[in-house]
Amino acid sequence: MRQYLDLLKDVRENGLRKPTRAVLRSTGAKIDALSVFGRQIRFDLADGFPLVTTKKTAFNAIAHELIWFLRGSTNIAYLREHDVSIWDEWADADGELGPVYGKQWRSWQAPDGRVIDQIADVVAGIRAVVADPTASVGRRLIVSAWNPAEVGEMALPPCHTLFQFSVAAGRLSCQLYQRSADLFLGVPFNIASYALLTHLTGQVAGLQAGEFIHTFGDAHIYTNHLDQVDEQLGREPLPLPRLEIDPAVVDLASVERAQFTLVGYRSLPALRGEVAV
Ligand code: THF
Repeated sequence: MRQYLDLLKDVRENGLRKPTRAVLRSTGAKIDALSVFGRQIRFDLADGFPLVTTKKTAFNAIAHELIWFLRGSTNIAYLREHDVSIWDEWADADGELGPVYGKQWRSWQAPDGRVIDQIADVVAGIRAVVADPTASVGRRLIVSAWNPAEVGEMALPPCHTLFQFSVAAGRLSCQLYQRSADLFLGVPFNIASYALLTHLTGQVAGLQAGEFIHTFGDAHIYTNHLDQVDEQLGREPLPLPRLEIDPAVVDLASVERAQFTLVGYRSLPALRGEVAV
């Protein structure tokens, strides 16, 4: 996980201090961030599962959040049932977030009335490429959460905006474009979430997990996280855990939490930080 720490250090040292739209609920104060624009890190998933080890990182919350996206849900009820509170700040009184990730991934509304399941389509596309490496979809294996027609109705426009898969040498790789990245709180979640998605998608398509490539637009450290970041930058990463997936997983919409486990995760102690809303 040097890649993550190197990026954190880069932004800590080179980020330009900017005011943001975000506030801290505890004080109501607007919050600044140290920010850079345009970075990329990559992880070979054969080297281990990229869950940050330099602070305790909540894999269970990450796993449930991904299952919730994959089921197409946009209401935090599922997360609440599993004691995951990371989306609470943005939900309305009924737990709704508007047409966020789950809606766009699984039921993108086309103007002609069709409802497009981008996840089912991309899995079918990957299978087509496995069967025939020259299949036309090979360089079109894209899922977009950014729907300009619906962004205004979302509680928060998607931060992880678009991802693309690639099949090569029996391995499935994934690249994410993240338009806005909260490096201390969100990014450890985002890396692990897409690594997990790549493993699960590989499994349903009969492929090994290849690389996860994480491309950033605005990558920032909120100023209320600076002490925690400095503490983290003084820590040495530990060996990475491994992911084990039940071979019975053949479909992304029905994956359950009990069907995969992280083995051998050891981390340094938790570092708490308040999320900017
Ligand atoms: N908004 C902001 N400002 N940062 C984000 O990372 C972010 N997201 C999602 C939507 N809006 C965002 C929400 N994801 C935590 C982690 C992920 C989040 C939101 C909050 C968080 O507070 N993590 C703590 C506690 C975890 C726990 O509950 O156990 C941590 O220490 O990791 C990024 O996509």
